[in-house]
Amino acid sequence: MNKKILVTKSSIPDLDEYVEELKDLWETRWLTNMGVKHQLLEEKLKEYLDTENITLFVNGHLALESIIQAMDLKGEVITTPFTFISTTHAIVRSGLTPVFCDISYDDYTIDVSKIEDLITERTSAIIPVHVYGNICDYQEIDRIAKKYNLIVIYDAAHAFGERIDGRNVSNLGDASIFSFHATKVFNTIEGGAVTYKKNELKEKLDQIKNFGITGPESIESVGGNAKMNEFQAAMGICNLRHVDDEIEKRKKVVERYRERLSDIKGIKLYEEKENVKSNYAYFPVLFDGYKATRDEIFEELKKNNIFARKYFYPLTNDAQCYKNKFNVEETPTAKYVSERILTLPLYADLELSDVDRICDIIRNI
Ligand code: T4K
Repeated sequence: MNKKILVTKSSIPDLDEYVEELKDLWETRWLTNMGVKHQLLEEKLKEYLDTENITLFVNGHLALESIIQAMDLKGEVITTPFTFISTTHAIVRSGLTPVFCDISYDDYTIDVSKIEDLITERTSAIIPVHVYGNICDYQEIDRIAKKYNLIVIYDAAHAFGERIDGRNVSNLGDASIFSFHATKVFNTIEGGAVTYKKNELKEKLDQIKNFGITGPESIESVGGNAKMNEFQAAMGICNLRHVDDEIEKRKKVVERYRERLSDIKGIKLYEEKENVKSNYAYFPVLFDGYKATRDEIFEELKKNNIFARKYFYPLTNDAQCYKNKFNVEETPTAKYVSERILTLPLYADLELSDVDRICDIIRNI
C-alpha cells in the first residue's frame, strides 16, 4: 500500500530549535498570562504583518468572538456560508443573526454585487472570508460599508502574510482575524490573532481574553479566557523564522499541481492574480463537468491512501445544528461550489512525485 497522504501536515521547527526557545521557561516558570514569549511574538508579528495593532489569542475562533464583542456588534451580520463552521458559530454564539450572502463562482469569496440587497436597518457588520487565502473584493466592500455605516471584520484565517495591491491583508477593513492552528501556513500549535485599525481596541481585547482583569484588584469587564500560552508563543517564534521558506516550498507544490491539472476540460483551478502575493494555503479544485464527480475523485484518492478534503462541504447554513433555520437555496452558487470542490493535499514537504501521483489518479480516473 502507498504511504498515507493527508490534506496537510503541520510545519514545525527542528526539535532542538524549539527546545532552545523553551529553555528559559524552566527557569522563570512563567508559562502563560502574556509572558515574555507572548510579548515578543506580538512584536514580531506586528512587523511581519505590517500592522500597528495586533492581539494574540489561544485560537482563531476566540479571536473572532472577541473582536465581535469588542466592536459591540448588534443584530444582523452579513457573511458567507462557504467557510469553516467557526465563522458562523462565532456570529451565532455572540447572539447575532448571520445573514448569508452568496459567493462568487470565480474565487469563492463573498459576491459583492449581492451584499446591498441584504442590508436592513438591523445590519451592523459584514464578516467576509478570504477563503483559501483568496482575497475578497475589499474595495467594493469598503465602499458599501462606508455608505451604510457598517463595520467590516475579515475572517482572514487562511490569509496569513498575504498582500494585495501592495497592502498586507491585515490592514483591510476595521479588523481581521487569523488562525494559527496546526493546519495553517503559520502555526502556534493552536492560536490566533486579531489585527485592527483603532488603537483603543487593544485594551478591550486584552480584557476580553483575560476575564476582564485590569489589575490585581480590578475587574472592569465581563471577559473570558482566550490567552495564548508561552509554549504556543515559542512555537510561533520558531515557525516565524521559517515561514517564508515554507511558503516558497508550498509555491513549488502548487506550481506542479497547476502544470499537471490546468487546461483539462471540467477542472477549474483558482486563477492567480497579479496584484496578490499568495501564501499558497490551500489547493482547491472544482470538478464542474469533468468525467468524474468530486465524490468519485475523493473516493478514488482514498483507495490510494490519499485523503483530500471537501472543504467546505456542507455549507455552514446547511449544518445539522442550523437545519430549518437557514435556506441553502438562497446561496445557490455556494451550494453548487460546495458540491463540486475538493482541496488536494498541500504542505511544504509534499514531494513532487506525490503530486504527480495524485494528478495521475485524477487524470486517469
Ligand atoms: N475561520 C476559518 C475560515 C477557518 O478555516 C478556521 C479554522 C477558523 C476560522 C477557526 O480558527 P481556529 O480556531 O481553528 O484557529 C481544520 C482546523 O482544525 C481548523 O483550524 C481549520 N480552520 C479547518 C479548515 O481545518 P479539521 O476538522 O479539518 O481538522 P482535522 O483534525 O481533520 O485536520 C485536518 C488535517 O490536518 C489532518 O488530516 C492532518 C492535518 N493535521 C491535523 C492536525 C490536528 C496536522 O498535520 N497536524 C495536526 O496537528 O479542521
